[in-house]
Amino acid sequence: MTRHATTPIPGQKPGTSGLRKKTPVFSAPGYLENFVQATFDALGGVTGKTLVLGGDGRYFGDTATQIILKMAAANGAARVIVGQGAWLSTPAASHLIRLRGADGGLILSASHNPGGPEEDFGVKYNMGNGGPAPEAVTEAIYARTQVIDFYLKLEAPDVDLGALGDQHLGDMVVEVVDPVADYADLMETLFDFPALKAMFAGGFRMRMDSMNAITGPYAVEILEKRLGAAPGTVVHATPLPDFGGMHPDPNPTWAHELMAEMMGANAPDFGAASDGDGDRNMILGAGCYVSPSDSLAVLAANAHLAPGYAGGLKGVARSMPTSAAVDRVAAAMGIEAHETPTGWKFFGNLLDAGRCTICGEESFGTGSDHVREKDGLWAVLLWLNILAATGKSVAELLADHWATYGRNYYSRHDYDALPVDQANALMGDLRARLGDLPGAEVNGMTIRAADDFAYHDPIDASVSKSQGLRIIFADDSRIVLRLSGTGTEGATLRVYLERYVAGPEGLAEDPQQALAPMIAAVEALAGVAARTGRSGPDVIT
Ligand code: VG1
Ligand code: CO
Repeated sequence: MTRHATTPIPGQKPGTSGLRKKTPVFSAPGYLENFVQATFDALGGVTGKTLVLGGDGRYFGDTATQIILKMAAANGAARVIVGQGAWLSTPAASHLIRLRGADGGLILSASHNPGGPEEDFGVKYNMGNGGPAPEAVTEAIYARTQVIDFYLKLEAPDVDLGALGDQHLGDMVVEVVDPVADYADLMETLFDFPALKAMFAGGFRMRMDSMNAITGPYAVEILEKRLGAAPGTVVHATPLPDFGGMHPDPNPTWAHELMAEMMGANAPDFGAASDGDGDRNMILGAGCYVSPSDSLAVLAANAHLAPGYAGGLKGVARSMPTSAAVDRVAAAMGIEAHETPTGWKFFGNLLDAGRCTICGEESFGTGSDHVREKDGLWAVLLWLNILAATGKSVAELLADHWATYGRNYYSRHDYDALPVDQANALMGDLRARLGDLPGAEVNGMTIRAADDFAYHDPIDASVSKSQGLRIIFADDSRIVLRLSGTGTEGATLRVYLERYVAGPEGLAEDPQQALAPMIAAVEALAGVAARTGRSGPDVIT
């Protein structure tokens, strides 16, 4: 029997990046099946189509892979290309979709959320361009989950996901591929591997913390095997179903082992970490933390030093809460700078239309038009390429960048697991007052503009409303408040803070000090501490 009756399950609404739930929810009977069938249905079926499938190795990924393969076969798909062991990093999946001309792909990951039987799982659909499904598609999927009454799933033994090559599942071909090779080959086309090899051979020291997540095998292959970095350069290199208990979110709080090493005595020259599914990166130098917004700006300013970008950039794009540091680079270069809502799906149209080459988000995500996802190792390699080409340290590059463009002091304060009603009320009350704020003074600073960010896509004219509350001051300093769309517990409030200092004085302050006036303004305007009773943020990046 391949046709199984089912009933709609509430709450299957994809968020910023696919559907994410606690693993017990996702693995309950019918939950994954309903969502996958709704996805296939919303796409107009998958008959005769080729799909890519893989994930970050987290708990339930292998079981989910077998279920999805049987569903794809019952739905008439022609071929599914799967990473060996059901492994594919998000950028590698994006590349494979494009390389193989597949119709789309399913990525099994909850990204930077912890994994395990009691932690998080997720599923995301990517389109034929390799990028996350746009809102129109995720809305169609959600609509379908609300009326679904059956799903199709073949009765068949499990596929051997360890064996490379073609196997048959009914009439469908399951092609198991090396998850790393094609991606590593792509990196070789973009970066000066001989120069990087020479740098490592010359004693350059690096630490890459893969946080027991999916970048381990990719980083070992590229950094240690192809570039000759010392064995052991990559730590926590084996993807584990529960990430060995690590929270694979590459920020100073969760990648604290790496932070301690890079801030300590005899630190390596360069440090990096990535997240569960390999699309994020944190960049560090010896004694030096690079804020993601600054990383984006430095990469944009120097990308031409890497062979893949020697012809220059077509434009840049950043998510709205990301600092405007990259805008200053774009202005100096005379190229377009786009401002999109949070989430990589909004960059796809711009990349496809050739309107931007490099994109980034303040949440440790940077990438380019080589794929349609953010890409952690890509950012690491571009940084390495820039270090090799300039001979400068990370700290020198940052100082030079600020001296040239000024510094956008930046920080994000996260308040996790707030009661949903409380978070909604906080946002709702502030939203209701936005119209009265322009012209008002807070802590002696005048508010120039305040709005609820709406994005008008210049390519397909779609409009995405309510993407974050922005309060902009007379000197262009900003505070932004929005609720996370990737959490699985209560509500996460993100407060984004930015202040520009032109220099030459005042470029080397501690960001929390430099942003103190903005932090006070948030409290005065939104009463985060007063309303939540929290003494401070859970995570500061
Ligand atoms: C977060 C980040 C956002 C990122 C998204 C997916 O979303 O803020 O910039 O694109 O995660 O990243 P939110 O809605 O929680 O703020 V990942 O690495 O989870 O695919
Ligand atoms: Co991720």
